[in-house]
Amino acid sequence: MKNHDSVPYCLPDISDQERIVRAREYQELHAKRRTCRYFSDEPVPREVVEYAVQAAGNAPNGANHQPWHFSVISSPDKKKAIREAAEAEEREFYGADGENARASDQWLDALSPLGTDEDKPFLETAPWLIVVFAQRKGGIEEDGKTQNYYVNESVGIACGMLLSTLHAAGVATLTHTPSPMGFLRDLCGRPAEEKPLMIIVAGKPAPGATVPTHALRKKPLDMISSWL
Ligand code: IYR
Repeated sequence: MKNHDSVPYCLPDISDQERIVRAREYQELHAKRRTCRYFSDEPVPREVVEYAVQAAGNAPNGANHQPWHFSVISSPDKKKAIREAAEAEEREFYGADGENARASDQWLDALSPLGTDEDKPFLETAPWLIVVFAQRKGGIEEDGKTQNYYVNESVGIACGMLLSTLHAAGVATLTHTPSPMGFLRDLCGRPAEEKPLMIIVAGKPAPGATVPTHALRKKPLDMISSWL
């Protein structure tokens, strides 16, 4: 390594047996994660979301520029505005107004086991919407000019850590990606160099909430990995 300022780094000195136990427990926790599309309007404490966003802020990222911004929304008026704008895009996507769908038949076929459509009531029902922005420029000082690197990769990992923290806290989530989503920049008052990436909907599942059976089909370890 070239000369650079540094501080010591260490992790708790646990046994390998304990490492296996912790990894298995974390795996078992995540084996129960599902995308939820039916939310209760019951509140979830703001601190839970604050901790989840802070966890996301520790994601590995390009040159430690931390190229993300999270607009955390609980205002009913803002949620309503986001729902209306998102549903307008989704009606075009699904061809709900009798026009040709923007999505291909192949894409609509792929979605059919999930049962999704242009109605997005959860955008108003759920207590929290976290709108995730990727900063194409800005650097660690957020000067709006400095080039950022591996932006999509960095923000994607941060979203994963946010989702994982919320799941561990017993909060249901949904990643929603209306397309195009430029309207989110205006509604959240974010600058032009930021690209909206997704809305993370967070809250408690509605009583009687279901998930599509299709969502239970997870590829096994030997299909998703090869060990060389
Ligand atoms: N944005 C649309 C469509 C959609 C696309 C994919 I790929 C999904 O996994 C789920 C939905 C919608 O939210 O309905």
